[in-house]
Amino acid sequence: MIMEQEQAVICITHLPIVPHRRDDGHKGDYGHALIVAGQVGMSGAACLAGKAALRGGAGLVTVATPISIQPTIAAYEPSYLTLGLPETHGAIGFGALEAIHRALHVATAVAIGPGLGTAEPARQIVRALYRSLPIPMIIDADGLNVLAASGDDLTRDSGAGARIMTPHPGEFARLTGETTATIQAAREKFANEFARRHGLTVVLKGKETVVTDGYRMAINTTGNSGMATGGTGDVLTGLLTALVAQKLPPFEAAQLAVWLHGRAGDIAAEKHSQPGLIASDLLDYLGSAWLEIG
Ligand code: NPW
Ligand code: AMP
Ligand code: MG
Repeated sequence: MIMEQEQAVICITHLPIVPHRRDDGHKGDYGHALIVAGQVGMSGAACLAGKAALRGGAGLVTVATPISIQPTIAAYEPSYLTLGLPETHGAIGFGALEAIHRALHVATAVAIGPGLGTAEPARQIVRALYRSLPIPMIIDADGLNVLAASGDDLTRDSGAGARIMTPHPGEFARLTGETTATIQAAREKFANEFARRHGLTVVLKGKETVVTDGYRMAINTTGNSGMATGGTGDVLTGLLTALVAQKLPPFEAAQLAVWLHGRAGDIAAEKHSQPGLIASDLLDYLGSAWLEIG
């Protein structure tokens, strides 16, 4: 019988180096984040993720979303591009995969899931991209829910790029088949085991978010319970996608994203109180958080 060798997990306590911006840099130097998000009734998730990717420093951001909500999302923020996807009943339809593929040649990182829905087209599209997309992919929210529901083995083709999952404890419970309470009682252990087994980076959100690639682990120190409000996770997804689009490695990008996100939340709580904090406040204070780390 072959016993899997126990390997120590290294705990990282320092922040990674931030992406460098050259004096003569241009937008082509800072990556293109493609965010696949939203359905009718959840256009906000796509708006928040798209604007957070801009605040994360991506050179270009495209929000790909069902065509009927494209104008709503475009009107929220003029600085990102939008791509209207074929839809069925207000959520992405089967033809969306082709449209996403056509957009992929410009993207340096892709996020999928915020507000996407879990109908069959979303399920098939998430699974296809998860398996084979050759560039890094951030999977959140309904992207995670459809992978969990599909009973997929989570293996990928040999040419697939890095994968980063950003579950909250409820989503992680669905992915692992454990209860939320069980996950919460041993967050580091479950996140680390899952990341190592599936060869990906896990960001297990909540108080003291755990970031792990199965071999290294960082516990985030920023953030507060005012952030327990709709849309804050969608902001994190966009921010993280921007850092990955700028070529920060997955573990370092995740560590930096959760720190900046939590710090923006702490500044927002100082200005607005914890109950008064809303997700779009984080977008307003991400710049202040960036300034604290140069
Ligand atoms: P319980 O009750 O403890 O068993 P869902 P969602 C658990 C979109 N959004 N600690 C908890 O489970 C998202 O992007 C759109 C412990 C809770 O009841 C998704 O696509 C918005 N448990 C979709 O909505 C703004 C925790 O999970 C359950 C936990 C659904 O996402 C809102 C809820 O999770 C939203 O972002 C924690 N820290 N956090 C928009 N403006 O368009 C969560 N749980 O069922 O996955 O629902 O997270 O709201
Ligand atoms: P989601 O549930 O996907 O919207 O994500 C919620 C976001 O808010 C995650 O980034 C969490 O880490 C953060 N968050 C929620 N509650 C807390 C808390 N009590 N302390 C710190 N961060 C939190
Ligand atoms: Mg979420």
